Amino acid sequence: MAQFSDIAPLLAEQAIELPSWAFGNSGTRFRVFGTPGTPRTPQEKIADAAQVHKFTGLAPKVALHIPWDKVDDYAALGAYANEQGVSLGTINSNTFQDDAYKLGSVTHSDPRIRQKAIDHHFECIDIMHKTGSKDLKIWLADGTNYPGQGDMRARQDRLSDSLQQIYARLGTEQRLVLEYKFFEPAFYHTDVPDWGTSYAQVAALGERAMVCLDTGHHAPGTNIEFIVMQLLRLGKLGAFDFNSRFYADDDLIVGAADPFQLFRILFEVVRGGGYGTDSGVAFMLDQCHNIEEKIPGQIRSVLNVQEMTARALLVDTDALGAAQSAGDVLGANSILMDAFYTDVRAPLAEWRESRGLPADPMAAFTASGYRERISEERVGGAQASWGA
Ligand code: LRH
Ligand code: MN
Ligand code: MN
Repeated sequence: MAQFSDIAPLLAEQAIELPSWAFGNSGTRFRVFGTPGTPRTPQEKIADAAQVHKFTGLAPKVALHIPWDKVDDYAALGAYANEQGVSLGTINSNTFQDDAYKLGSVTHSDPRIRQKAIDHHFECIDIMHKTGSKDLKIWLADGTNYPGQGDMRARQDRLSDSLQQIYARLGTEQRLVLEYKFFEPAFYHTDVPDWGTSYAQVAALGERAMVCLDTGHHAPGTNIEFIVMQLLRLGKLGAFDFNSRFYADDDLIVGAADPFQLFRILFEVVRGGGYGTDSGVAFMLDQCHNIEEKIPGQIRSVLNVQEMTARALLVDTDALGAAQSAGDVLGANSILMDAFYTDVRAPLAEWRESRGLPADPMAAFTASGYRERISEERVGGAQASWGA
C-alpha cells in the first residue's frame, strides 16, 4: 500500500464547494427544526461557510442558488466572500418553485412558460459574469405524475431546444452542468432521470456541457461508481453533489450512511483522472441539516470526503492491476479493502497541523465561540429550501 507521506501533496489539491442552502433551516416536508443563529441573508450564509474553510482548509468556495440567494449587487457579494476568505462558486438555477412551473419549466408545452424558464437561466448567466462563477448547474423538477399526462418525447425535444439556447448564451470560460434525478417531485416520469439522459442532452450541446452526479439521486442498489467510471471515460463528469442517503434523496451528511460507497466512488474518481486541481470535476456538497447543527454538519462532511479520498489515494494500484491481470479475485479485492480499512484520522490531524490548521476542526470550531456569537446576533433565520 502507498504511504501517507506519498499522498500528502495530493491532499492539498482537494477543494470542496459548499452549498449556501446547507446553512439555512431546511429539511423534510414534516417539521423543519431551526438552529439558533441561522443566517438571515446570503452574506450570513457565506460567513458561516467561511468558518468551515477556516477550520478545515477544504472548502474555499460557496455555491449559490438563485433566487434563494438573490441580492442587488453580486460583485459586492463576491467581494464580501473574499473578505471572509472564500469565493463564490457554482450558480444553481431554480425553476421548481413558481406556480408557473407546475407542469414543467424548460420542457413546458406553453412557449411562454418555457421562455420564462430560459430567461431565468439567462439571468443566472448574467450573475455568473458578476461573481466570476464557472459553472451553471441545472436541476429540473420537470416530469409527470400520471401515464398519459405528457408527451415524453416532445418534452425531451423541448428540453434539448431550451438547453441549446441556454448553452449558446454561456461565456467561453463557462460550463453548463446538467444534474439528473430518478424521481421526485415527479413520480411517474422525470425528464432528466438518469446519467444516460443527461449525457445524451449535454453531448448534443458541446464540450462545455457536462453531467452532474448527485449521489442521492439513484435507485437503491445502483452501482454509482460504475457511473463515475463511465462519465470520466466519456469526458463528461462535470460535478458531484455529495450527500448520503438510506432511502431516497435524504440529503444526509456525505459518508454517513455508507462510507464504503463513498470510498468506492472516490477510488473511481482517482482512477479515472477526476481528482485534482485541473481535473475539471467540481466536488460539491448538496445537503440539508434538519436535526444537527449546520456548520459542524458541513465540517463533518468535508472531513468525511477528505478521509475517504485519502484512503482511495492509498490503494496500491500497481499491485491491484497485477492481481486483476492474474485473475486473482480475492487478492485484488483485499488490496482494495486494505486501503479502505486504513484509519487515516491521526495522519490527517498531523497533516492539518503541519499546514497551520487545527488538528481537530470540530473541537476548534466549538472552542471558537462563533456559534454563541451568531445565536445572540441573529434572530429569525431564513428557511433555505423546499418549504419556502
Ligand atoms: C434536487 C437537488 C438539486 C437542487 C438541490 C436543492 O433534489 O439535488 O441539486 O438544486 O437539490
Ligand atoms: Mn443536487
Ligand atoms: Mn437532491
